Amino acid sequence: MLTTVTYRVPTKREAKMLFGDKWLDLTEPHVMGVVNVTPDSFSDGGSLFASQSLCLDAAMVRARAMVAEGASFLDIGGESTRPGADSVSVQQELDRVIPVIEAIRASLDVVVSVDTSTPQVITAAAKAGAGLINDVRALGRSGALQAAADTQLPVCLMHMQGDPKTMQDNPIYDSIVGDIGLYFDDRVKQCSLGGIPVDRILIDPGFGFGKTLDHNLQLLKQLDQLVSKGLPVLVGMSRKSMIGSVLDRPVDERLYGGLAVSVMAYERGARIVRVHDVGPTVDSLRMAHAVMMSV
Ligand code: 7PM
Repeated sequence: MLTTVTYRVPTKREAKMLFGDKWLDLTEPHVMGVVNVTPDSFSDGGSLFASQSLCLDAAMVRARAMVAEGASFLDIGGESTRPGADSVSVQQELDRVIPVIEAIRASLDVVVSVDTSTPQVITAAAKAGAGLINDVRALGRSGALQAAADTQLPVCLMHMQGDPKTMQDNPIYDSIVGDIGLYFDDRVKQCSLGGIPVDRILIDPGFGFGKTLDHNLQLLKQLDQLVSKGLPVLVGMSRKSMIGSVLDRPVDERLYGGLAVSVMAYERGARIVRVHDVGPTVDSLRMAHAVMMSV
């Protein structure tokens, strides 16, 4: 297929955005560090946990390091969205996530993002000082949209086809970018009707969530088409199987592939990149940004 890619030079028109009490300039690239607090999280092997119970100190060691390496956001998630993962109770999710948010807020200068689909967690996280609601279900769960609207925080709506249990069984699209664009048109309309104005919405195509390898590659190649909707775009490809499949590398050997796709997403106009390896990604994006801003 013949496609034309538009590289997006940031313009000053792309305004600053308020995340809780912190303004960020989205003409520059930002890195979001992943702080998983799920015992079964695939990329940290559950190392943040001692016998299934949250080890707050370990999470904070990781959080501090990511901020020192230049993360603008830390994404805190207590529900594994791994394909086939079991669901957790609301109380379990609250117990995992809220203490980490409070501890980060007490000691670090960073925007806390909460990776959740649960209305009660959205509400409690905002109270604990979160600055962004990141929902892989795009506020589709009952009560989530209302809870998010009430916080007045920005929201990141992620696209997923199906649900985590079954999403990788033969996902099908007419046109991957086209279908996802239409999905966001609808979600943004629902958000506006529900009290979340468009200037508080970020979108994320959801790499790996109900997509084949070819879907993921095409989506990245044509990401500029999603960017042209005018909403800030966040992407998460770090350590995912799209890198593992192309390179034939296990999860702990996907950094270089991840840096390549992070830079490609930034060139196409993505402004927030969600990763596990903050320092290397910050350097890659600072370098790419210097090139893009040169005259
Ligand atoms: C197991 C499998 C654990 C997959 C965690 C994951 C995204 C996200 C995740 C994303 C946004 C991961 C995923 N991915 N939120 N949360 N975008 N906005 O690889 O791509 O971290 S969970």
